[in-house]
Amino acid sequence: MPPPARTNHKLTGMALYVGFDSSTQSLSVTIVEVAGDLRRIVFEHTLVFDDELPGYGTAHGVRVSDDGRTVVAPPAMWADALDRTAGIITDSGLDLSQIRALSGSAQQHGSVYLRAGGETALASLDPSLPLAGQVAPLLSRDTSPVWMDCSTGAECRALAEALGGDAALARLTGSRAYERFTAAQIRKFATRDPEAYARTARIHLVSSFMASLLAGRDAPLEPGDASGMNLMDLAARQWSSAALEATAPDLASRLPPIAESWTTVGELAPYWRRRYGFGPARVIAWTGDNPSSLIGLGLFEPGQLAISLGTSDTVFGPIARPVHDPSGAGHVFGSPAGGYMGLTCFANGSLARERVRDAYALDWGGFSALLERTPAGNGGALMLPWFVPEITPAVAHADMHRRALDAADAARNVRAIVEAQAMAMRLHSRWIVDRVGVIRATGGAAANAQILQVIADVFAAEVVRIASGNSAALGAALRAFHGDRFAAGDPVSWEEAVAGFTDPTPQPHIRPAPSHVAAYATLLREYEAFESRMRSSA
Ligand code: XUL
Repeated sequence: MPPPARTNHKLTGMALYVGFDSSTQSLSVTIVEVAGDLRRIVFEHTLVFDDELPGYGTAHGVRVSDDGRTVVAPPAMWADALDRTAGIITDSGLDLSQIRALSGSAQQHGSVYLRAGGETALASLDPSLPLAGQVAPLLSRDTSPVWMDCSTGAECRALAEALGGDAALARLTGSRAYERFTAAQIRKFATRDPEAYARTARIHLVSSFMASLLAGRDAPLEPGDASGMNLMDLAARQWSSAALEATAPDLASRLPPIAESWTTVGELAPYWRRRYGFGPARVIAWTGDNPSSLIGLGLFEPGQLAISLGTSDTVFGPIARPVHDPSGAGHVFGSPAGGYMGLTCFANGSLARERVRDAYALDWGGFSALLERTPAGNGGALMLPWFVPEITPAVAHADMHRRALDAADAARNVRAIVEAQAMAMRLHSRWIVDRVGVIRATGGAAANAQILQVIADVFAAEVVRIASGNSAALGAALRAFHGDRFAAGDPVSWEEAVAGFTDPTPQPHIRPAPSHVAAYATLLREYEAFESRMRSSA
């Protein structure tokens, strides 16, 4: 059963802004109403790919190769989800003529490959036919490599070598060469399938592909998502010709331009207006899910920190200058508000928590109860939760370890994975901000107060949530509002754009318990040593 849509029908007929989030496992939409100081979310819906679109054969939204290293998803599925979600919005009872602008966010790094003529075809899609069947023939590659892919080690080494080493690449683009980043993925495609690469006229990120579908024309990239490619000169916020040349032949002509994040891509294409009855709303450039969450959580001041607990777990916050993680594990991205953000990403997020939950036949209620029953510090028991190859720290092969932890002890294993994830986040986010007073939590698992308590204790910081469960889709709706006002010549500041949407919820904040903080100060050092020992023995 799809989750029920949430609609607030008592509308005042003022401006509506639509924000999508095309994530790994689902497409969500959040619609906000803005009428002066009255600001509220009027509609939220999530379409889960595996449940609603089983014909695409994905598990958790992706297809994984037998060795677990190649991970792809079909772009036609994302288009299908957008089409169906437009229908669901139409059925919501909202007055579509009040929609002023739409924007979105998408899982980062994934790339979509279009043949020549794709842009013309996008402009003239037939509104009497579903979208997916019209998009499939435009693709020069029917699947997209996504952020979970880790099959491009050789390409990363070649790129780093061509560009003066990993440290130089990080200074230029914000990150050392990463397997999931788009440069390595494009290089792999161009070398392994040169004919299909030659047939490719345009390479989009998932974000700019989805914006192109809405606008019926090629959308630009923007610095938030383009900085996840190892191809953008971070200081100039434009393509680096050296990085492009090191990646694949004639790449410059295949990439869209990079524009400001608040750029209007165009008006909503005739397909959406005729098929669903939308008006001539503006389409604002889409960004990556993490940069979008930065806006949806209202984070603009350096020193603030957010934790997103989703398919991937991420820790991120605004930074004043593009300082780099000395360990090489983190990324500097452009912030969609201008400036920069630091981010550290963990591949073993919600699917790893689910692995432990399922191994002991628990539901989330049972998982939380066990977490509550076990002591902070777990009596010294430790886990390294690398159920799949890990991004941070870099671990090439799935490699789960226990220390002083009985595999049969469900309660301690539950606590061990949550503590491990929190300690890894703390250790690998110091370069973004060393000590933080308040952490904003988002993502599915942020609903779990017991998990947030561990995070509060490990970081010695208060943890707060915002009313919307989906900060990426909310950020997209607020970016639509900001971009619309900018285009209309009546701009609003970012603080004004998010006001009334991103304040912490009044429900009790989660405060660190002093005795737990002391326990983790010791355990953190042990975890760090265990992590580095097991990595070097791998
Ligand atoms: C960030 C990353 C993931 C994806 C997930 O670098 O790879 O957080 O954006 O959607």
